[in-house]
Amino acid sequence: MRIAVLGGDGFCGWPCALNLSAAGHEIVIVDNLSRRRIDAELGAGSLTPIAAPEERLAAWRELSGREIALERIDVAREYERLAALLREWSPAAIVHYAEQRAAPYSMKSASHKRYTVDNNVGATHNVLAAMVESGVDAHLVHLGTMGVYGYGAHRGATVPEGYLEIEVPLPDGTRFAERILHPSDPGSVYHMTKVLDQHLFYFYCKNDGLRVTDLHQGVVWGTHTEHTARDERLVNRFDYDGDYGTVLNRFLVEAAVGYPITVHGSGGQTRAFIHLRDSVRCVQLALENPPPADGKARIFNQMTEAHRVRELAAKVARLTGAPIEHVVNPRKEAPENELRADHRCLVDLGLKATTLDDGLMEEVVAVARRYAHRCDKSKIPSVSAWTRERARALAWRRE
Ligand code: NAD
Ligand code: USQ
Repeated sequence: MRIAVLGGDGFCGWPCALNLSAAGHEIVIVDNLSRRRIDAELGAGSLTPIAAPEERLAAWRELSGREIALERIDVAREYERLAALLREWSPAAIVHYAEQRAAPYSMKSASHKRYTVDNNVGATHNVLAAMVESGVDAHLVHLGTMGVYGYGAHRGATVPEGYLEIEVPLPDGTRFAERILHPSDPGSVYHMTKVLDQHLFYFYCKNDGLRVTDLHQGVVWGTHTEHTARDERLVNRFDYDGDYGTVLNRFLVEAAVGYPITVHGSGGQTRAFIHLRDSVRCVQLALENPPPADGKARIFNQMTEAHRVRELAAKVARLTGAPIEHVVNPRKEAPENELRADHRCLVDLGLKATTLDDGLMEEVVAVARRYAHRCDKSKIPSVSAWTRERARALAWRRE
């Protein structure tokens, strides 16, 4: 089928585009390369040397015999170009990764907050409006986040896949059953944009009968998939800096380059995780099993396991011998939380989970060691503070 992969130059989007192309689908990547520009803004970069988009695509053509097209469109700001692409190319599905995805980046300053909201909400709304205006009957698969549910307020309850069954009391004392979007509790401006996205999907499914799957994804770890590992020119990006590096990948890089493992605060934070290979597979499963146009967005929790940060640190330390350092947490977040979440839907569709114990942490450490000479250790500390009080605590610690 014809699939547009919005944000297909990024960490999740690139391996997804390759996977779908290898599976025989016709792919166009739509990306404004903003992530590569943010690397320049931050003076940081991928640990792995990522090739220019055209070089990546030429390498894929040479190795697979398959063509992937590239359209440089800003999905948030170039509505007419996006709508024209949908009209002319008429995709059967759209995978939407095209958002600013780092919570620390979204909290750096007022301008980073405004950019993240304008970019993410603008992009999602433009896609939905363009689908309606062009009349294209595409299934939209969006990458959301487990963070929409928040962390710490569930009191041991199992987080359902998107919707909560509730009973609403009526004045006469009777009750009616209702299925509502699970209450949201975002922990950063970035996570808040994913909450706003959810409401855009809610409205457009109800009003226009669009078919949307919103994948509430946990923290993605790993770097290679079978396709990105085929050739140096296909290598995937690997973020480790204090803004874009995510926790487990950071710990593995830190251990590989001889930097203490940076646990924020007590490390009692529990988060959901998924390996990149499973992430790519989940998107394929969602695409191959589209939902009916029943007026509601379909929501899956895209995760395979939950772990506490300090336990991850201990696991990496055991594997590598690296020391652990508890640093001031720049974020405002619950210092300890439990997380139990239902994630059966994708398993029922055929997902076979890859877990931390499957030996893949060693693979990531090996990749990190191979490119350790590219690591700029001055970019490792996470210095984006959520509040003035957190900023003062960080400054005090540095003095
Ligand atoms: P990424 O930053 O590596 O990739 C995002 C891509 O989208 C980049 O190539 C960027 O240039 C592009 N983009 C951003 N704004 C755009 C715009 N306005 N127009 C066109 N292109 C635009 O991020 P990622 O890690 O690949 O994440 C992809 C998606 O998955 C994000 O929406 C993110 O919220 C979600 N997600 C990621 C993780 C994770 O751990 N990486 C976990 C859960 C959810
Ligand atoms: N943390 C550390 N040490 C570090 C980095 C992070 O202890 O060096 C802690 C953080 O304080 C936090 C947890 O690890 O408690 C997770 O942080 P993270 O940066 O790995 O993940 P997060 O900011 O939540 O964002 C990432 C992706 C985002 C995605 C989200 C999924 O960048 O796109 O939406 O994971 S989720 O966490 O489920 O919301």
